[in-house]
Amino acid sequence: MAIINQATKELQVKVVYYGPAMGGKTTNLVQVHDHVQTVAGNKGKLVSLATSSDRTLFFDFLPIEAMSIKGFKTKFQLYTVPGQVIYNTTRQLVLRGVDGIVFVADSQYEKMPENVESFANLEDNLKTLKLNFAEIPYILQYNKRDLPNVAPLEYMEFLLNNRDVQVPSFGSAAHKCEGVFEALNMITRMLLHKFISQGTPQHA
Ligand SMILES: Nc1nc2c(ncn2[C@@H]2O[C@H](COP(=O)(O)OP(=O)(O)OP(=O)(O)O)[C@@H](O)[C@H]2O)c(=O)[nH]1
Ligand SMILES: [Mg+2]
Repeated sequence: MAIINQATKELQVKVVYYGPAMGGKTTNLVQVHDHVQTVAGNKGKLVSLATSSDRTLFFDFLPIEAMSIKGFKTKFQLYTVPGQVIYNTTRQLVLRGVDGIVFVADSQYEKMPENVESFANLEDNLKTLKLNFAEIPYILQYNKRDLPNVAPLEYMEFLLNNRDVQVPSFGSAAHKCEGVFEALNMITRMLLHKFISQGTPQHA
């Protein structure tokens, strides 16, 4: 849940990377952590709770501080959920208080059913948490574009971005850091627009 402190002019928002198992969510956070440019000293620590085989067991967490915008110091808390189907309770926990979502889909053709299932699971979990999807800024990241067996972007748009209001989408190769910051910058802009530009703080 966004925290806006008018007195100290601070905004804190929570962004969750969601998507099917092995899609590249943790890789996004690792790349952001490795390449984020911050004022010396305020680079957050990446906290990962992974199994020995590198699958996310609980979540990853990375706090980053953005520059001041409109006089507000902005802090982003980036989280990933575990994509494996069995960890749904954990996904619900991580989603609590979410402000923005980066949905990381796996572009490989054979992963399309998992992408669609994960997106439906996201909608279900938001409903369970009584959160209104229509009010939560989100974007789509079509990851693993470097692989040979990827589905065309148009097809992925048809599967995942086929609603009344289309959201921004990006192709990416997260392990090479391609498309990672494009996606993060976009969700950041959308959140700043929602919470600062419009001047309608949701939670004081
Ligand atoms: N070829 C390729 N491999 C990638 C890309 N992004 C991530 N990977 C690899 O895919 C595997 C899974 O990536 P993770 O970031 O752990 O996936 P995840 O979505 O966090 O998976 P869970 O934690 O199980 O939900 C790792 O071996 C990554 O190095 C990409 O763009 N291209
Ligand atoms: Mg992970």
